[in-house]
Amino acid sequence: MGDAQLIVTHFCIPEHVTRVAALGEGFINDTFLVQTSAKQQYILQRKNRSVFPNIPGMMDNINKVTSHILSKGGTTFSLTATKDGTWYHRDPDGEYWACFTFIPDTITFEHAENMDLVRAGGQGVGLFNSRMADFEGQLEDTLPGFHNISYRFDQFAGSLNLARSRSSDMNESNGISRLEEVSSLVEEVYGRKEQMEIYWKLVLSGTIPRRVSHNDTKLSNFLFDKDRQVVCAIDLDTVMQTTVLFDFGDAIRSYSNPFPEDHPRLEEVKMDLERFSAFSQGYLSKAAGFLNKEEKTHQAFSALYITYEQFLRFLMDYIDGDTYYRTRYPGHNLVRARSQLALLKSMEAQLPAMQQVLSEIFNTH
Ligand code: GN1
Ligand code: MG
Repeated sequence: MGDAQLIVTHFCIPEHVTRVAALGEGFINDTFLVQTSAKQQYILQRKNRSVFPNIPGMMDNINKVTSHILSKGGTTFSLTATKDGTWYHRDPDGEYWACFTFIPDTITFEHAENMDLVRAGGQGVGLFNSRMADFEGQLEDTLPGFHNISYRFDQFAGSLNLARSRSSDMNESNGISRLEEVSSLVEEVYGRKEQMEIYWKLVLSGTIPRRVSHNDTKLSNFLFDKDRQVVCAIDLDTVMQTTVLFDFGDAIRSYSNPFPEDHPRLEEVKMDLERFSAFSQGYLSKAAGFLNKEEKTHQAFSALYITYEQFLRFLMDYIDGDTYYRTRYPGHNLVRARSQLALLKSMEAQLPAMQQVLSEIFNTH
């Protein structure tokens, strides 16, 4: 904490800082709440250097996006510059720190407990996408390959090869290697490879247009007000120009499942069509105006694509020995992977119904 207290002095905070305290349990960054003698509070974050290879580019992207939203009269947090005039401070250990305003009277949710919240979340993601739809600048590709499934397949093959060459990765409890333990899941990955590559090629070829996208639209990455309406998107670390369909798909992964992404009782995990419908109604109330025909055609499948990608990433991290995601218990990544696969299967069974729901909403716009 001493660290954070010292770091905060490098930023242009006009108020008197009274307290710097750790906040939440992010998977990736370390976050602190900075309280001041005035009402204005700030968030200080140590960005994860091993996850984000280009933090200066990332901060530049965040500044471009928040500035664009503010220029259109929208609400968002804004970055606080350092006394050197940069958007990040680099400490003597080489760690990168960023600071931004905290929007008062806002809350976040880990879980969408009712349909009103699901619909409001849809409006929030749709609003973010539509606010950025006329952005004409260029964002840096700060996480090359982030939602590129061909890149993920290369990574996955690399992980399998490494695991094969390791002799010591026995799971202590049952004496078999992690790789043997997950062989049926590896088959589930490869059984869908071609289908997913076809979808990615639609993005690569420009059939599905590239637009500014958030790329991590789970519920907890949006601020809500006391009336449970979305105030703005937060965690803009992954803003890049991919497709807004990934934002829709990732949100469906998070909102349509009545349970958290690591729910262990697989028979309960599902894509709930009522939730899908509520989210889509909220989303399209803001986004239907700018989506083109191809985007509408391929919208439903985006949920399968992103859920599949998340299944692959959790499985890969388990095979790698849990090096990327923070885990809370041994085998957590495997539980997450299985849970995401169960969700994917539920989506696969309901894809025509999802398409039907979207067509009906398109017809009303
Ligand atoms: C990570 O940082 P956080 O928790 O918002 C991850 C996302 C995953 C998500 C799964 C940069 O997001 O891609 O979907 O975990 N972010 C990064 O919960 O890898
Ligand atoms: Mg994040």
